[in-house]
Amino acid sequence: MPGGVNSPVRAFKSVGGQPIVFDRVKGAYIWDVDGNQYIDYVGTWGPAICGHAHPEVLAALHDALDKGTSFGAPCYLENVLAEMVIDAVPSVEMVRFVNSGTEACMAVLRLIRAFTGRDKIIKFEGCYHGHADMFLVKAGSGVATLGLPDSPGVPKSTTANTLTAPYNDLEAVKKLFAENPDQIAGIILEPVVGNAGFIPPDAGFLEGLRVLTQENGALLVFDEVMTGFRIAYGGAQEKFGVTPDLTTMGKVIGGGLPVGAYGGRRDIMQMVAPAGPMYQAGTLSGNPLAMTAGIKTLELLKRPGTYEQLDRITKKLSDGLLQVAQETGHAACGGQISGMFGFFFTAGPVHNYEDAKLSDTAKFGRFHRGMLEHGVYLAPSQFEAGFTSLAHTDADIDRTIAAARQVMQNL
Ligand code: KE4
Repeated sequence: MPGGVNSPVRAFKSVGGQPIVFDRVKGAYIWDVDGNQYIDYVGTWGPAICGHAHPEVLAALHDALDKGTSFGAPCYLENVLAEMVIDAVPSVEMVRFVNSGTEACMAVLRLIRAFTGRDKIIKFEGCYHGHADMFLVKAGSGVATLGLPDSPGVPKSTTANTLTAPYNDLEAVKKLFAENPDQIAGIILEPVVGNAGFIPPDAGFLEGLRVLTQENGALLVFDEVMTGFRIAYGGAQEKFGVTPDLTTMGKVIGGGLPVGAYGGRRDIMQMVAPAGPMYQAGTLSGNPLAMTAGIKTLELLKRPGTYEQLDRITKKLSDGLLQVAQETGHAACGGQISGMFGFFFTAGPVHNYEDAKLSDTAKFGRFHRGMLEHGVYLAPSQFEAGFTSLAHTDADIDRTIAAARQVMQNL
């Protein structure tokens, strides 16, 4: 397998050393094939928000298995999960399930172009919307991690319609609209960035984009593949009170199985085949096994106190890491929102990808390796976010902060 992995960020290229091969996960923990246990802050990049291998999710999957894994035809469960997503996410009146966040973002891009009849889109530097060609322009996540100039194999003609602006920069967006009148189908963004490290929106940024898109006849798309059901049960759009026209989702709504989704205003979603002419399809879309994992996961997240607990435990972690950095003389900044956090080895503040690139990635690599040796598994890249779960305990957080203190003293 190229690089020994099936997704580049796992290869430890930017933190050094060999990727670790794992054997099993449970709750807040992950074990490698040699039996070493780690406190896991990757959480399979978001889906494990209730804790890995949650007993109620596994029990539901065991029951579902006896009825088969994929029908390739309508099943009752996809209607159940669709209604849960519609009830939860403010912008979603109709939804279509696919099998990954990449697929969801590809489809939503085709949809906004079909609906507006316009070809250009705006994305932000450092944001990542999956690996489809038109998004591999100044992308975050693994592209940033590997310092790639984006990717060979992507025709210039494909990305010619992808305009970019710095995150949190409304003036730059206004300028793009002025330079491309009536040509921009929409803006797609991570409402809280997790793929350039953790970068929250500045006050007024999301609201400003909402106004600018309406003023210019363009659509606003929140890519909530990472933030959906993590920042709040209704996602970042609920947390910040800004409702986009369309939303992409993934990760959490699959509960650890492959699920992506896109949804939004009924008048737009009605364009999706077979209701309308915009084509998108998938063999395993809406399969009963993945729907089961998603339904049970959302049921668990709906229980009272979920997001207060995630916020409390993650704030304790984030504050603790920054406190330790200060005590040991390392410039660092960062923060958290609900169960998503991040920090940079730079004084900051970090408002965009350019700021993030000022951080000391070599130091981050040494820190990552040191934390591994203390049994803590952090995302193997400075340009990723960290994730907690309902299974992480105060003791886990205390152990993590103690480990960070020891590692940072010797960085
Ligand atoms: P997937 O195709 O990987 O399911 O989703 C793509 C995607 C789209 N939008 C956002 C905001 C995302 O964060 C992602 C995927 N996130 C990365 C983690 N940074 C997945 C991990 C990986 O690529 O291995």
